[in-house]
Amino acid sequence: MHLSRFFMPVLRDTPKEAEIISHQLMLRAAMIKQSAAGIYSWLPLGLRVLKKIEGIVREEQNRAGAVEILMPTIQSADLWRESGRYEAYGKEMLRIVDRHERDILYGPTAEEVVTAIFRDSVRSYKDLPKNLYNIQWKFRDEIRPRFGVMRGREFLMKDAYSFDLTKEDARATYQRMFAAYLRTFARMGLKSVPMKADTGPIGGDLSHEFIILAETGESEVFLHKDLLDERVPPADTDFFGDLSGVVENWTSRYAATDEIHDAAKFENEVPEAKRVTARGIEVGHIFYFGTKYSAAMGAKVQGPDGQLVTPEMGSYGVGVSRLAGAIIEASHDEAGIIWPVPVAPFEVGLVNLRAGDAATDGACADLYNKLQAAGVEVLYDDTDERAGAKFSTMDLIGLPYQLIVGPKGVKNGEVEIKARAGAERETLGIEAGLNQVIAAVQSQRILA
Ligand code: P5A
Repeated sequence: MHLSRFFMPVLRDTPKEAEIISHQLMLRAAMIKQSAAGIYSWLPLGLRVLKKIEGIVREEQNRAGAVEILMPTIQSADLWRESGRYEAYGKEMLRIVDRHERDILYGPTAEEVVTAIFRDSVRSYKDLPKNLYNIQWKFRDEIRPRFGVMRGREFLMKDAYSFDLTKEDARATYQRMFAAYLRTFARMGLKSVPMKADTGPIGGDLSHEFIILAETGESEVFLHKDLLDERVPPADTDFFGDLSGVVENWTSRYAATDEIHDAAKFENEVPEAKRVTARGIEVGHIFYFGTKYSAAMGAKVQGPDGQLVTPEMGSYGVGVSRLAGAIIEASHDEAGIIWPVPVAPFEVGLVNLRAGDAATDGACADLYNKLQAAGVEVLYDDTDERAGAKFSTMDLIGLPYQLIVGPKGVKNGEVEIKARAGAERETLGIEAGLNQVIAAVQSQRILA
């Protein structure tokens, strides 16, 4: 992509309304634009990040045996009356009346919709287990939308819903999603810690929040320090085998959010030197709630003995749009964002310091073509901005590698390369610089 043809209206100044760094940087880097309170347009740079995050979530859901569907954003109130949640959900639900005076709503979650799909289409235990997910916009009329996409009113969620014949099977499914979540966040360069959590309006008695530690996190969290070094299940894990060991490793030490924190237990179980009190961002939340929805909505399958069985259910959420902010909270410096390669909007920024100069333009065109041919995603700054502005924009938008081409370098057959996460620029021969950047990008595409 040539910057001159792209749409990236970066801001020089920090917008006053943005309180936290990720929100400031997302606005300044022209990733998002606010449209109404808690409602955002995603501009090209932000959309590319959102799609990368979505892609990683999708791959790990598929690996763990979940099957993608797409449910509507608008739902019928009648379904929620069946589950008994229509009144209970309260003011966070955006309620709408259609032209026939029927009550509809913008879905804040989709337990009811998916249970109705299941109820109408699955008849036999032989069709179980099933785990259906979608990546779809949700709306919650949050009382205090803030921090940009972190607590939006409209936000993108991956939500999966599982149906199992028995409690034991449902537990195995829960463990599979637990393991998949650890991989999902690790692949984005994030260290997530599963913590026991409150179930709120979703319900059930078994639940974990996946928390990223960050100073600006909304919840206070308490955990055993060693959890920060715990191993994530590798890609070749047998997701259909026994995953109880993974869950055991991650849940045998204390970790809880302030909602359910037990100070006495924390002090008893965790030696003082290992006690971590921090703030965290909830990027995922998984629930096991048994037959809460299947029973209320009459979803049943024929069991092996011919008797009707009400399936055991769980649901599993990832805050896809929230993750864009969470990753920035975890990875930035004074100059801007530092994208981990797997979620970067482009992998390399190619900076032409003398656009219009035939030799420099030629060298850049050649590098651009070679990067493209190697399958590297490159944003080529071919504009006639001055060098200083180009450097600060590149640092602000945080592409993992920069290739800097100026007239003097070209004359000597040299380029400068810069890893955004490192400090120094390095001068190399053009071919060597190109190869080094390609190799660096390729080696960091898969982080877990
Ligand atoms: C699980 C999937 C649920 O809704 N039903 C379907 C269950 N869980 S949840 O915890 O309420 O939400 C799942 C994740 O969505 C993100 N999230 C938000 N992101 C941005 N803005 C919001 N207002 C918002 N609310 C929830 C969180 O990452 C949460 O873990």
